[in-house]
Amino acid sequence: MSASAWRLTDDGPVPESGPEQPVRSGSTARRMLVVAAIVVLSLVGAGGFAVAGGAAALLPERPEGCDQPDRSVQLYAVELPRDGNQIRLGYGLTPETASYPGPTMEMIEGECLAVTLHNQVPAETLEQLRTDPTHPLGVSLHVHGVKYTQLSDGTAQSFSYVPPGQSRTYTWYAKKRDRTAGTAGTAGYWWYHDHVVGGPHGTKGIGSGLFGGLVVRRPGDLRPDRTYMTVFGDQQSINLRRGAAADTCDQENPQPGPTCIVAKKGERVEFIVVGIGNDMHTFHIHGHSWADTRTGVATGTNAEVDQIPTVDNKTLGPGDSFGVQIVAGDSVGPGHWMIHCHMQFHSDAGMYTTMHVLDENGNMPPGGDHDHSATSSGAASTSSGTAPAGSGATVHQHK
Ligand SMILES: [Cu+2]
Repeated sequence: MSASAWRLTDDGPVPESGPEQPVRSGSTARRMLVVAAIVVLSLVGAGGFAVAGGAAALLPERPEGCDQPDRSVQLYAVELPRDGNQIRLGYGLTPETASYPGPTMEMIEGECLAVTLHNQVPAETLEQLRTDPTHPLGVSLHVHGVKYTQLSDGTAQSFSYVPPGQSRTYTWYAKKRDRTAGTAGTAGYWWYHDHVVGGPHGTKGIGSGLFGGLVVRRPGDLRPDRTYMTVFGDQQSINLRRGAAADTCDQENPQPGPTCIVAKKGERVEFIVVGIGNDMHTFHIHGHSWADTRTGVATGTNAEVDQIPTVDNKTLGPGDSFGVQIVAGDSVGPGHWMIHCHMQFHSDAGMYTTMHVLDENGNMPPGGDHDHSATSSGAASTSSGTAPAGSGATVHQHK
């Protein structure tokens, strides 16, 4: 099955000569008025800031408690090879290593991080994704869970986005818990994403791949050996892929990445689980369970731990994020452990991937060989005409 069969969304760029054209032409004058009004408002807004001595004079650049960033990171937004007709974008610590999901960011509570985003996505690509011609072209960085000011909000409404070819620094503050003030800390599992591509909510940016994970740890937290991100999204996708495309592990030499979840027995594996799009999902992993706490780990006496549910399936709505820590193969051994959405029609349509647990030496024991071959039944469902595009998932056989 070709990669193009895995196209995940049907709402590609609208051709200029599409059926909506007459309606659009009829409203050209009104649209120009709207454009003019926005240009004027933008100029007034910019002028207002300039008169007051620049935006920084009006709005704080950094959250309270962050005097200077402790660390800085360079992040690049680039266009990646298309998936069929589907535009794909990614964040990367270098332009060459951009991916979807983007790189996992890690912070320690109390830390302040400066992330400079470089927009290398061609303007023409952003224009194709734009759903409203009055919306500005750009990409942004909007983060969940940690503290930031309006200037780091990553929205068009706050002018905190990055036009093509430009850069902007966003400041994130992983505030500590304050028992005296009674405020929660920011330690937890979060995510960051675009909020500008296509429209005011970044729907096209997220749908094209501009998202990544953020872990905020407390100093005493258990450190994982490996961290993976599984983003559950629309059209039964995990990390915007489904079925065999979600798991491309090389059987001989598996390399960890967005489409290859692999660990040795005994390694502590962490999952950052995020929901995007419009659907509800559940995150379920075979053979492993975790404590439903901030870190996925429960400590204390039996009586204390009994207050905490042990789960192997957790509901995930759009925008939700949580973390899971497990010890790979703990008491269950090596093998191909399935990860999937437990909404049955989602998993049946290909919303699954696999955690490949190798033995302590890094080998899959005899009998654990793994067959990715497509079957004719998978191909048949694609051409049935009743299933959504790309739902003919190849069957993931385990011998
Ligand atoms: Cu689902």
